[in-house]
Amino acid sequence: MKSFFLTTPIYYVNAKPHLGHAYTNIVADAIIRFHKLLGEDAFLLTGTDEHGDKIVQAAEKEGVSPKEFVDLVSARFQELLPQLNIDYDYFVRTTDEAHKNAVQDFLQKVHDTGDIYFADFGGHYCYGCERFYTEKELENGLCPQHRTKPDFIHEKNYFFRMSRYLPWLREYVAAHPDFIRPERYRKEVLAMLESGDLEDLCISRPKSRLTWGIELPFDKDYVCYVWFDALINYISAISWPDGAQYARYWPGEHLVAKDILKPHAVFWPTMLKAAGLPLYQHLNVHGYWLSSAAKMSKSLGNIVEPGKMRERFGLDAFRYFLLREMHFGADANFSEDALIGRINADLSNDLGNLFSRVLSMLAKYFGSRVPQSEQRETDDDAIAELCASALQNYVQLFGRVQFAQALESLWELVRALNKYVDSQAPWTLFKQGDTPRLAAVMHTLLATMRKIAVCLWPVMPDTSLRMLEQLGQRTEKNEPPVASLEMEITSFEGLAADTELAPSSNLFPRIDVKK
Ligand code: ME8
Repeated sequence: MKSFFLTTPIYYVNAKPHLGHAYTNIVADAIIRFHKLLGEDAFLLTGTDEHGDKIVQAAEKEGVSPKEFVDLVSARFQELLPQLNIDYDYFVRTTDEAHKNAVQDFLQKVHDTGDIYFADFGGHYCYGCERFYTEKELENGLCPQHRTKPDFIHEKNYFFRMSRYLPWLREYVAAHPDFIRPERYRKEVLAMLESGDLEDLCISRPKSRLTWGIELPFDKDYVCYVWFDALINYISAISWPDGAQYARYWPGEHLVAKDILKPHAVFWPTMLKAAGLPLYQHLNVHGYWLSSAAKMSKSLGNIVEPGKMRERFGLDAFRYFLLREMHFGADANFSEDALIGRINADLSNDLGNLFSRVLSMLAKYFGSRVPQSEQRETDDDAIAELCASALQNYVQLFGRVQFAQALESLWELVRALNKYVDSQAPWTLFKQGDTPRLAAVMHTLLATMRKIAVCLWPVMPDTSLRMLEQLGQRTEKNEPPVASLEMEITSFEGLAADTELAPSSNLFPRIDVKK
């Protein structure tokens, strides 16, 4: 069985999870389920990033030890996962012993090859970013992210000889068009690599300044820089170097937002190369969710809480909205009006209405039992063809992380089915007593609806299974509803005659907007 490995970023535990974190996790879950639907052995990794100055400061503010603090906040991130129906396989924490050991092994390996050296260093250090800035990178002497004046720190530190691998990386990114996707981020990385601004990476912090980190295996007076530590989670969690999971799942792919493009597109591949490990397959980069046109942040007070959205609108409607509304790679604005608009138009009017009208017609005309049918006409063949091409597009677009376009392609089919109901007018066929034709129309509708329900499993897992149950199909919670999505494209098999279906359906009640 083909294996597939996907990771989310490991989140900082200095604040509560919000919509942005929920989005990355929901996209990751949708991708994992999609690969399961393709019949693959898919593994999803997520977790928390728990070392560094920021954590120490946040813990001090709360009056607890760093360890107590990270245990508390990491648990909040973990609790959110089942609430969002995220089917993850492992939750990694950078304070795990296994992770610490892997980081030390990795450091030792790179040290042994001569790619880590010790040097005197003076630089502008921003505590917010937990990194040094060069003179050139500062804007009017201030950190470009935090708008604060960095401290000038002079000390001896360890450096990773990243510059040695930059020309190779530039060639690699140029030669592999979908290594970093979408294209705009690949271009950004190429520009970074061509700018000449990248230098060796400072990978240590003296313990005199920071103790909350992983000790360097070759110098007990230093701890590892938080990014060098964090990135290694992607392999420590699958028990690199000797574990069976590492052998099975690496190399995998990563999912991140554009804020952490550079560590993933520059630091991580050069680290892997220096350690002699295979590179990841894809870096999938999404944009920001904005709220009132600004990036969500605690200080701006424009945080959208995923738990609240789920309670008010239902989890699957929320998941659908996030995947449908954001064009992967670009920023998107979150608004309740837009969410309600999608629920009413796409989910209630188009999809919900299709299920509701077809199931109630089947109840009325055939006592909710699938009739025998042999008589197919051109209109039915046209729907079967449209279904095959819509599914094919869906699979291709989903595989290229173009979720909005994939869903749009599926909705063309949903809308076509509603039109087909109108044009075939089953109520007239019923009145005319044309049972063979009526049976054929119902067959075409039900077969296509079944396929739509299957396709929606990655996006709306519970609703997909509910739709399939309404169509009399056997399902198992958290199991893909079919063994192979590709088979669904190539065959147009109807529902078995005499299957008993639900007499009615009300998947997405309309939301009334009070003006
Ligand atoms: O950067 N829109 O952790 P982090 C979309 N620990 N996604 C958003 C978002 C928004 N407004 N806000 C946050 C770190 N995210 C490091 C990562 S990985 C080895 C170490 C999501 O807690 C998005 O996935 O700041 C983004 O990349 C991530 O949260 C940053 O999480």
